[in-house]
Amino acid sequence: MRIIVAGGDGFCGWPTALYLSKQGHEVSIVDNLVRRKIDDELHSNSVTPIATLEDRVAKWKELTGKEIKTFVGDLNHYDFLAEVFKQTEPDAFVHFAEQRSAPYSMIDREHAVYTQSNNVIGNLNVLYAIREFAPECHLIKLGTMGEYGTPNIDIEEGYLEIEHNGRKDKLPYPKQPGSFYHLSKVHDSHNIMFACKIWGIRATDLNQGVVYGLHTEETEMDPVLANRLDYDGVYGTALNRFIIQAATGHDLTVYGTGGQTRAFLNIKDTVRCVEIAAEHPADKGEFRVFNQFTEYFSVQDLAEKVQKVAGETGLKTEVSHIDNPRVELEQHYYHAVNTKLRDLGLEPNLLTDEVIKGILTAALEHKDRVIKENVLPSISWK
Ligand code: NAD
Ligand code: USQ
Repeated sequence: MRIIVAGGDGFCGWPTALYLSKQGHEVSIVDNLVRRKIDDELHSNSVTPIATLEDRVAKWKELTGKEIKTFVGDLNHYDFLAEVFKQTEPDAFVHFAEQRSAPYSMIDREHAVYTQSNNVIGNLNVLYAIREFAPECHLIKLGTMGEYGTPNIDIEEGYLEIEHNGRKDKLPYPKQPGSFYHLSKVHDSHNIMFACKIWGIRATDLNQGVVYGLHTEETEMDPVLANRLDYDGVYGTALNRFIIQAATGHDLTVYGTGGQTRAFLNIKDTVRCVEIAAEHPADKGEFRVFNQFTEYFSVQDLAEKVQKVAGETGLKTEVSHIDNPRVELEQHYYHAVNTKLRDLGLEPNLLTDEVIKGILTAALEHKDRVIKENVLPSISWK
């Protein structure tokens, strides 16, 4: 297949591009490299040193003989996007290319506006480009489990059957997102669903949980292929952050009581889920939703797991409960369905002590790169 990976320079996109290329697909990366610029804005960095996109794809070609084309540009520039579609004639468009940090979207008005315009308009441009240049192309869009929030009932995969005043219907599952970033994903989902209905576009919304880990078989082939690993209070996510905190002797930063429960998956499963979606395209006009995660945990559970493994490695680690900078429930019901990807063949890489140890080893190797002032959260929802 000819596959575009938009956001292919990022944490999820880079390993996905490599994996799909290895499977024999013709992969093109589209990325405006804004994530690297945001590191500069935040005076932060990836724990792992990351090569330029140019060097990354050159190394991949040298090691495997496989070419990954790159298009450096912005999804918000329609002329650029149109040219990419004309040159690549994609069978699938994997869309990772959004501003993905909830705290970043909550910094102030400018960052909220940037997040929503970057994400919502970029995605709308992709929908128009598919309609205009590649109407058979399957849109594989990264959504988030956070679109659903934490309702007091089971979370279904995209749709909910309800009976109201004696009548029944299957309707989009209610959305209660917890940040302007998470809201951008809800707006995207609505736009995609509508485009499927009116233009017959085929789309899969992958409502992904929090991703942990950094390595895949491909990124481990050479240091130039290394994936980024975020740790700061803005882009670092729960489990990876705790592991890096343990590596640097920082207390583990559980926000509030730590009963917040979220869905998680290993980066190795992210790449496989995208492949599964690509191999089984949605029907014409179908807006399909998969919940993309393998397990769920409370943040307190995760902190304790990391503390235990770090302890076995000789690192003494404290779990500290700090004031929660977010507005969210800290104790709640959580049960989410995730059978669709499993039914199509996903074999999960579950969170074991070994997996935590593996991430810890990578973090220890580069711990001197961690800028300590960036670790505590600095952005408040209130
Ligand atoms: P990331 O920030 O590491 O990567 C996103 C990439 O997209 C970056 O390389 C950035 O430069 C690029 N980009 C952003 N806006 C763009 C634009 N307008 N035009 C072109 N390129 C643009 O993020 P990630 O962690 O790899 O996340 C990828 C996707 O997966 C996001 O949509 C995110 O919402 C979703 N997701 C991520 C996680 C997670 O835990 N990391 C969990 C669930 C869902
Ligand atoms: N948390 C802590 N301590 C920390 C960091 C986070 O207790 O040091 C808590 C947060 O309060 C929250 C939970 O952990 O309750 C998850 O926070 P997170 O920063 O790991 O993840 P989140 O902000 O939800 O965003 C991440 C990605 C985003 C993706 C989302 C998937 O950045 O792109 O959409 O995970 S989900 O959570 O399913 O919505």
